[in-house]
Amino acid sequence: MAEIKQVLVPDIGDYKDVSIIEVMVKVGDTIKAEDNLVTLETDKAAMEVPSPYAGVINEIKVKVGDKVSQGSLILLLESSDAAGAPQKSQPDVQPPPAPAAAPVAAPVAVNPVAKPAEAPVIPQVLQPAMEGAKAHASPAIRRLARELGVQVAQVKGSGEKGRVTKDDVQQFIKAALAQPRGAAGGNGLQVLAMPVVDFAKFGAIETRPLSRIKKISGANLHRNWVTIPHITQFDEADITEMDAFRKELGVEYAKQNIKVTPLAFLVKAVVVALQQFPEFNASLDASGENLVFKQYFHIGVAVDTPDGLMVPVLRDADKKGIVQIAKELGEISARAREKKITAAEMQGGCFSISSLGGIGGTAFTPIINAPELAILGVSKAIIKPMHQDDTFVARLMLPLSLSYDHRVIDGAAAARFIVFLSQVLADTRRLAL
Ligand code: CAO
Repeated sequence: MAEIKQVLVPDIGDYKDVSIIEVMVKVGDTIKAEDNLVTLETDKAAMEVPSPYAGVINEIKVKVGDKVSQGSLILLLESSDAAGAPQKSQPDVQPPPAPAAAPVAAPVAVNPVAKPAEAPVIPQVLQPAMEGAKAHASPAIRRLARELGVQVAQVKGSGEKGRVTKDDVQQFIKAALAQPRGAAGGNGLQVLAMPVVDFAKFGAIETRPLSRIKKISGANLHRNWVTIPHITQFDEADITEMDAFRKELGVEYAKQNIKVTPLAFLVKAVVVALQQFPEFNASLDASGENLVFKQYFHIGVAVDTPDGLMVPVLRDADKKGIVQIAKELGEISARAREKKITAAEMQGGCFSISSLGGIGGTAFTPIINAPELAILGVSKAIIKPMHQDDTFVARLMLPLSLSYDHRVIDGAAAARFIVFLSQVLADTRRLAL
C-alpha cells in the first residue's frame, strides 16, 4: 500500500545552514530509489541527496536558495515500495556514514560530487571567452557536461550569479555542432574553415568519390600529421657497392622470378639500425608516459596502389635474408595492388619505409605511421661526384629522409640513426653484424 514518506537532509558532517543550489525533481515526478533529489553546496563541496525510496513526489518543501541542515525536511514522497523499507543506498563515492534516522524519515547518504574527469577538449574556436573562469554549476550539470564532453568552464552561465544551467550546456553543444565541419581540428587547433568553392563557376568539372582506402588512410594521416611533432632528417648513403652486389643478385635470382631492388637491402639495413637504436623500435603507450620497446622487427612498407596507399607489414625481418625479403616484398606489393591484403597484415608494424626511389624525386617528408615513432623515406639514387682522397669520384648516392616523433626522439639521436644507417648501406658487410 502506498505510504507518504518524509525525506530529510541526512548527516552532512558539521555543516549547518547549507544552501540548496538545485532541486532536481518536481511534484508528480516518478523516481527510483537513489535518484538525486537536491544538490547542497557548502563552501567546500557540493553534495547530491539521493532518494531512499522509489515513488512519486507528493510535495516539495524546499526551493533553490533555502538554507538547510541535517534533519530539514526536503520533500514528501508517496512510496511505491510496498514494504515501505528504504532501498539500499548506493552512492557514487564512499558516503559519510548514514545517521540514525527520525522515525518516519528515511536514512539516506549524500553523494559527494567527485571532481569531474578531464573531458575531451571542445575545439577552442567554438568556445566562448570564458577561459580560466571558475565555473559555477551543480554536480548534475557538471555530470551532464562531462558526459557530453564539454568543459563547464567553457560554458557561459545564464543562471543566478552566472551559474551554468542544463540549457546553457545544450545551447553550447548546439552551437558547436552548427559550426561548419573542418572549422576546427581537435586538440585545440584553431584553423579557418575550408572555403566552399563552386568550382563549376570557373569551368567544366566532374566529381568522383574518394576511394575507401583514401578515406581511411586520409583520416589516419591527418591525425598523425596534426598530433605528432614531426621533424625530418635527411642524408645520402653511398650505395655504389651495395648496388653492384644487388645487380649480381638480381641476375642470379631473376630465374626464380625474384626482383631484388634496393628496398630489400633497405629493410635489412633498417633492422640493423633499429637493433642499434631501440628507441626507434618503440611506441608510446596509451598514457603517453611510457615507451614500449618491441623485441620483434616488423617493417611496414608503403605500397602505391590504384586505390591509394597501403602499408602491409613484413614480419620478423631480422630473421630473414635479403633474397627472402625481396621475394616477400614482391608478393605483398602485388597482393596489395590486387586488394588482397587483409587488415591484420597491415598491423603490428614497428617502423615503416616509404620508397619513391623507383619513381624519382630528391627528398620528401613522410608522415609517421602512428603508433610507430619514425618512418624512412627513400628517393631515387643518382650518380654524383663525391670528394675522396683529393679528387672527385662518381658514386651512386641514395637520398634518405627520416621523419621522427620529436616527443620521443631527439634530433641528435635521429642524426646518429640516419648516419649509422647510411654507413650500413655503404658497407653491406655490416648487415651481417
Ligand atoms: N633509386 C633508384 N632506383 C630505384 C630505387 C631507388 N631508391 N628504388 C627502386 N629503384 C628501381 C628498382 O631497382 C627498379 O628498377 P628496374 O625496373 O630497373 O629493376 C625500379 O626502380 C622500380 O622498382 P619498384 O618500384 O618496382 O620496386 P621497389 O622494391 O623499389 O618498390 C614498392 C616496391 C611497392 C614500395 C613500390 O612499388 C611502391 O609502391 N612505391 C611507392 C610507395 C609510396 O607511394 N610511398 C609514398 C607514401 S607517402 O609517405
